[in-house]
Amino acid sequence: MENKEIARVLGETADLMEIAAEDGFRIRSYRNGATAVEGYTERIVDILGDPARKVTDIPGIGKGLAQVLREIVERGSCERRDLLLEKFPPTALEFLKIQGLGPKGIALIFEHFRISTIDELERLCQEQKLRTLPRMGAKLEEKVLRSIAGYRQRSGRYLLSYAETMAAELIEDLRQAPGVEAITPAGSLRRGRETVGDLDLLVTGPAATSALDRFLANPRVEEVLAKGGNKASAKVGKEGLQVDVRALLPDTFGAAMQYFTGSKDHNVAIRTRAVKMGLKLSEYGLFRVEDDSKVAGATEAGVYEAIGLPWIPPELRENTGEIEAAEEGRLPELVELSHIRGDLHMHTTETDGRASLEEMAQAARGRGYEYIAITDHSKALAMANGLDEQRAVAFARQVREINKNGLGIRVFSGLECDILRDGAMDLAHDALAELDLVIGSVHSHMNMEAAEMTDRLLRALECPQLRILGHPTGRILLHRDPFPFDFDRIVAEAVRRGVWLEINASPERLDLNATLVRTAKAKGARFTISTDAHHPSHLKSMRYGVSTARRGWLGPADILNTLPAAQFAAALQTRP
Ligand code: DGT
Ligand code: CA
Ligand code: CA
Ligand code: ZN
Repeated sequence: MENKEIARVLGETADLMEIAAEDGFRIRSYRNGATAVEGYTERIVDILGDPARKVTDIPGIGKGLAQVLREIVERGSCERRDLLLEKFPPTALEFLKIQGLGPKGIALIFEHFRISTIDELERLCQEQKLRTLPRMGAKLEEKVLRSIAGYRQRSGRYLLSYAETMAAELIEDLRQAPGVEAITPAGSLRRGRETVGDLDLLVTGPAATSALDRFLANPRVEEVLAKGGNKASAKVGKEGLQVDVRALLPDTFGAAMQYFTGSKDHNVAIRTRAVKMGLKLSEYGLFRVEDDSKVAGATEAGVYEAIGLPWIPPELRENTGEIEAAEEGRLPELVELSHIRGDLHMHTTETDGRASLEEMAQAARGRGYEYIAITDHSKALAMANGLDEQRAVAFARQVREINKNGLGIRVFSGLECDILRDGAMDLAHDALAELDLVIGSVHSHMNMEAAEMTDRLLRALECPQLRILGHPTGRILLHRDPFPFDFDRIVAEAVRRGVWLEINASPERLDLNATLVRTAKAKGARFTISTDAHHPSHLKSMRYGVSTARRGWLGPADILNTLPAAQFAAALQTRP
């Protein structure tokens, strides 16, 4: 069991305790425990298994929680969680995923209506019964209905990072199968989509089918769904991610890659194009209709070439203009991970990060970066011990000193400054002016009407020190929808004022998303890709930000942190 899964169970238990209106102090201890476990660099399982070690040495883990951790590792749950799951319908945890209710609202609903399913909750809203409860009204009913729709759409999907990690683990194992040459992920994972429905792995080699049995024997497999001559499907991991493994002959590998990478819409358009040329495309190859002779199939590039197109990067294959662009020779040059020369959003132990400036700098240097910006929180985030003016100014001075001696990487002093409810910046402008780089982010009051949120962001953009709008839509993938605002207007204003838009690369955010990136680029926006790292290990999330940028058709020139350090520093000094 990985730390992340343990943390999830702890967090769920805290949620259930909140529905049950249990003691706030105890709930907090579970939440803190979850954060501590999730962020811990070693596996909790290993520490528990080592008689010479104690989990209580981890800050945030007391005696009580140590026992709970042991239970969770042994059987995936703990007594407190079990008791609460008896008290409430087993769907209580699902209800928590419906935005707008919160644990208190859910408790109230359970108390007044004998409901246990999302369908029943939906009916309550449709029949306008929710509004009969205290502090609930028509607006909430509408919001809950919207969240239920969103919930249905995203349930059964997984974060890109989760799918990618699982794929890497399975591929590592399948490599050991005899007669296997290559294993490649296809489908939405290869296209870099922000969430993945199921994993599609393609295997080739002289005895590729030997990979099928090996896959089904993997200890991660929870349930075998199907096994045929050249395909096996199973549910994998505690979360039940479906994985389809296909064994292919080398001479059909390219056609299969093309077919199973999708997207479906891209493939439909490609097949139609082939038909017009008297060709027939399937997962087995590209064939001439008149005599069934094979034209291409061993490589993907060969398939595209035979229908008169250059190879199209998987991230673009959504049938949103990429085929026309390919035909006219105007496919964009896309940004690559190797173009990125710095990371511009990260936290340290000054606020809610878990490593020091020096440790973050060292990790960034290890990735070959030329520069970083340290951007801790501002004082509105009191729980994170955010910086006030005095600390911000002192930090700017400290960074100037650090750069004199040098850490082998240029450090920019930054701040992730809260955009307050009314759009004002959390810190005074003269303090912000001391810093090299100010990111403005919304972390509170996200339930505003679109018009009000637009005004709030417009006011924030007026701050002359603001350089980057951080995670602009506030979404948390699979958990929280983007907050609504007039995107076009904010982009236009950001462009006018020379404010860059962040592509937050944290796999839970990926904010802006690819579609908005493309819209914003068309309006002249410029971007930064940053990880929002709270730990050195988070710096590697950069690649998800890069996938998102590529899906948004961005090239290196659109992204400020592809610039060499000196040019980037110059760009910081320049405003329109
Ligand atoms: P996902 O799994 O929902 O994140 O999205 P994909 O794109 O990975 O979709 P998936 O796993 O259903 O199918 C993999 C690829 O197979 C898909 O992108 C396109 C290709 N494909 C082409 N035609 C069809 C078809 O008729 N049915 C299915 N299921 N896949 C098709
Ligand atoms: Ca898939
Ligand atoms: Ca599939
Ligand atoms: Zn933030």
